[in-house]
Amino acid sequence: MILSSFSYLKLTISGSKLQKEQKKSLTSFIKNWFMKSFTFFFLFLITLPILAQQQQKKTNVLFIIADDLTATAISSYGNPASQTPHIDKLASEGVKFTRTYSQFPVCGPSRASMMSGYYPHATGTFGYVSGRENIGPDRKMWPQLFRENGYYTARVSKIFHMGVPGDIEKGSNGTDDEASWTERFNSQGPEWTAEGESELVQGNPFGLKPKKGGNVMTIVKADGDDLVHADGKTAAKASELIRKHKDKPFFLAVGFVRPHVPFVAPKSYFQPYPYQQVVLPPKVENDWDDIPLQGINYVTSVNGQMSVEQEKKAVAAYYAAVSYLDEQVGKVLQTLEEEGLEDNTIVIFTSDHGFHLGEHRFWMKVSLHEESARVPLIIKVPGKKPAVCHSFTELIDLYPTVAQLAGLEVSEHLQGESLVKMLDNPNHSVRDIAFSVSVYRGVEAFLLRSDKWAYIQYAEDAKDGIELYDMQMDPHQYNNLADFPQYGEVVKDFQQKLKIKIKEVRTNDLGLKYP
Ligand SMILES: [Ca+2]
Repeated sequence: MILSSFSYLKLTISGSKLQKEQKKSLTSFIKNWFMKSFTFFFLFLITLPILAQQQQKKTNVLFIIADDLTATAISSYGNPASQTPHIDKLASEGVKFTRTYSQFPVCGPSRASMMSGYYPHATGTFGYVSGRENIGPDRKMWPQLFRENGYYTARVSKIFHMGVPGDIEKGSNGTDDEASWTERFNSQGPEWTAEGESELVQGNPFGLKPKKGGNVMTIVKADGDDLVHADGKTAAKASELIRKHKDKPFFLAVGFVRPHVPFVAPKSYFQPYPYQQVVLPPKVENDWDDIPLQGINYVTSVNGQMSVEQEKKAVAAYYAAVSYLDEQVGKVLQTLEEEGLEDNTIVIFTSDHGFHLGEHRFWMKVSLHEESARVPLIIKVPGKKPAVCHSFTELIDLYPTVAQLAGLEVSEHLQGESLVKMLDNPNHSVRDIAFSVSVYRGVEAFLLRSDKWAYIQYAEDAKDGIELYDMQMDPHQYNNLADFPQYGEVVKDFQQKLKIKIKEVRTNDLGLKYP
């Protein structure tokens, strides 16, 4: 019994010792576990925002494109008559490119080239199509690359070709590329049928004809507010999408249709531009005498039977349409700012091609002269300093540039050049010459634009004529030097350069037998 109690005691003693030791080891285990867990938890806590930030750091893309907007109608591009405060603000915050050229100064082929990354002569895309037909199902359009890399991609209104005003009146897709978009939205608008004070200033010599639709200069000083028209709706939808998708990476393409004809805007936008005060480009005597027939644009003051008053009204209405567009651009950029996305979003602003506003008595596009072929281009990248870049750039460069900025790999066959180095150093250059083409009355035209020269050739064998302008001495292109013997060598040199360029463009992975 004693023994047993001793034993019990001993057992108890040793049991308590054991318990103590167990307790000690348990305490140290808990301590250890707690310390480890705490360290882990602490590390987790401090890493969390970094991880979240990294997730969030995937850069968004806001691509804004106007339709038929010439650089000469933007205040910050040197036109004191026009009022474009929102585009000007963006230009002051980003890199403003002063010598960017459209690949084809007509909506359809310009956009097909820009979105696919191939020149028109590589794909044979010269019409009102998306360009998908000619690159096949396996090559990726610019937004499609982002879509396939985890981005939400959306189109609001006209990015690939849409007929203006036709497709806008109907609210239809135009010749879109469906594979590019997660979602797409059209902005229907009344266009030339909008209520208000209207006037047709082309093909209306006696002023007796009413307004009409189609590709003509109809002006409407419209009743109602911004939201009556397609571009107002586009800005509202774009703002809605920015708010809705701000937490995940997005590629938002916002396509405005002004200042494309018809020149329709709420009437308040016309107030700053009384047509009587418009100063038209000088009418130089015999201006057309040294321009080959192919170089006389398809719409002129002559075939449009436009009086000086109608010319002034057309310019004033174009500026009003530009100011309306500018206001809509401002709304989208303001949403980006309000949502705190400015530090995480690349913003691009451009146009598909330029527009003649009476220079040489030419109107509209197609022409390869400066006002029609050159476009505005602003690229604002978070963290990069504002700058002005005078190096030659082309719309085809946007695809590889923006993909590189977002860290996405592009096909080695893309024909544009990345402009990323220029965003850090505006003196950097990726090409000495910009290249653009056009087709009019079945004849192809080619532009080579160098620092000193603008060389325009009609037909691949030049049978329909050549224009050569000294852009330093004659920036408005009044004196065609091509036929002067002393410029024979310059012409010969450009002919050779053009041959090489066309061959280079046609040498690609598409396997097209063109022409
Ligand atoms: Ca256009």
